Amino acid sequence: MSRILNIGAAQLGPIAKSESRASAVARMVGLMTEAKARGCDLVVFPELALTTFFPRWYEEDLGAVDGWYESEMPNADTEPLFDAAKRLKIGFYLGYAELVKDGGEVHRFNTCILVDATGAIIGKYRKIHLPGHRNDEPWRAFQHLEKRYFETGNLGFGAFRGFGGIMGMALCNDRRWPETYRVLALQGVEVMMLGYNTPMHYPPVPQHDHLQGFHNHLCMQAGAYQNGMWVVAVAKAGMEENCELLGQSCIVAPTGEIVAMASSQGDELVTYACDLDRTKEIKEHIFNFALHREPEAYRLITATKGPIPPA
Ligand code: CDT
Repeated sequence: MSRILNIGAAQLGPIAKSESRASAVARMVGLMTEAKARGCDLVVFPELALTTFFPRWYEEDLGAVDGWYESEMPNADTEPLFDAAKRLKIGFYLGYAELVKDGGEVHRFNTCILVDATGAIIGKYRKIHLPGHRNDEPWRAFQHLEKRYFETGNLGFGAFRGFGGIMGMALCNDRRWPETYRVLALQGVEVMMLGYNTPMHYPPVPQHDHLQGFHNHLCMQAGAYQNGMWVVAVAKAGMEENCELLGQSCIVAPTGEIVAMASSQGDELVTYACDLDRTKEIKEHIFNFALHREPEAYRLITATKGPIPPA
């Protein structure tokens, strides 16, 4: 028996600061059209896929960045993506900056949604692991101000039934944390979708710059295998406003093998027929959680944030 879900990893090349959302959306509709022609049921787009990666610039006044966020979804700029989903009968994952007005309060999140083949939003995730820093650090070649411009996501790591399986979402830095995969896997997630913007240069530890591609795949291949899930990871890649972003968008099988990978730094679709039942090869054997996990021994994981070394 098999449950095949044909998934497209729809990598985007750079989005210039001056590029409109309408232009980015037109590029994505082009990739959805290609995905349909190649038999896809679902396409995954990057993190913050509608605009340039704006946390690389410091603004003193938070209100000055509000133009980068969406306060409605869909809206006039993103409606063509939802229309394409309905017309082509193909679902999508989309990352964007979300602005929520709640009474007098304003909340800003780094968000992604899962849209089904009828154009309905069936899942939402707000990024939990926010990397970078809060204040201006002019010594850096560029800023990474996610801690300034976003609040920690308040929806948890959710699991959503759709596309004939159980789907989970995460965003960029989340892929480096084993807890992300495990919390999703404990809800039966079979496919984790993740968009990313990963600069090739890491200002605090530049001696690791040449390892960006290695670390990208290292954590996702381990996460897929140790949790018996497909991982579909999609970059915004290439030279974006003088900041080079990693490509290597890929689809990882539950065995940890990379089965499809982008080879360019631009808009590129890679696809794979993911058999959701292959998750059982792992989940019913080597990582049979119900049989082999020992949660009592893992209490520290939720009891403490930082390490507690012995006295
Ligand atoms: N967008 C995002 O989360 N990027 C981070 C960059 C490294 S931390 C500054 C990442 O984990 O890829």
